[in-house]
Amino acid sequence: MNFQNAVFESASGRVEQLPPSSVPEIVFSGRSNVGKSSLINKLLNRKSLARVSAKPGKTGTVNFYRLPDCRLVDLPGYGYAKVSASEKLRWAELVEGYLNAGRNIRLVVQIVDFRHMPTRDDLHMIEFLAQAGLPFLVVATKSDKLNKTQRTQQMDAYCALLKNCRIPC
Ligand SMILES: Nc1nc2c(ncn2[C@@H]2O[C@H](COP(=O)(O)OP(=O)(O)OP(=O)(O)O)[C@@H](O)[C@H]2O)c(=O)[nH]1
Ligand SMILES: [Mg+2]
Repeated sequence: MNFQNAVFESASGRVEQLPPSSVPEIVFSGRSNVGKSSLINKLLNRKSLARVSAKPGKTGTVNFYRLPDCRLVDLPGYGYAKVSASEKLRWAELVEGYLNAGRNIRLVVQIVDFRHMPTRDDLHMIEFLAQAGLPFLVVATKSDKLNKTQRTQQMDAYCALLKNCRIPC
């Protein structure tokens, strides 16, 4: 797949604003601040196409990055305590609306912070993806903040936890 020449296409704050599902989509999901936008930039070899911030809650819309044959989709992060209840509700409606819209979703990259075990919200999302029959991968970020022993321990702990979700380790 050609990952060159990606452009920012659009940002949707409501389900009605989603662009038509015209090409395959690869989706990046995870807790706020886990590194979704950073991973998109890394994959596209771009410094700041997707906006990255040290402060959580940066991406509050579903953001679409267009490539010649597909889109990369940056979902708003969940689990940030300081977001208002109404924003959390908007996020849930938006993300569920997007994922349930029968779009051409080829892969959901579900990102977790490898320094910690998955949060309750992470596990809800993983269960949702499994039950919805959406193809997904669990990808860990921030492993560079762990030493080798800690990384091995976390890998064992993750595999033990996620084996019930039918995820190959
Ligand atoms: N050390 C380290 N830092 C990372 C990694 N991935 C992301 N970060 C940092 O984590 C912070 C948040 O990254 P973002 O990419 O903005 O996270 P996000 O998931 O898009 O956040 P929201 O848009 O708020 O949902 C930034 O300071 C990044 O530089 C990683 O693998 N290792
Ligand atoms: Mg982001």
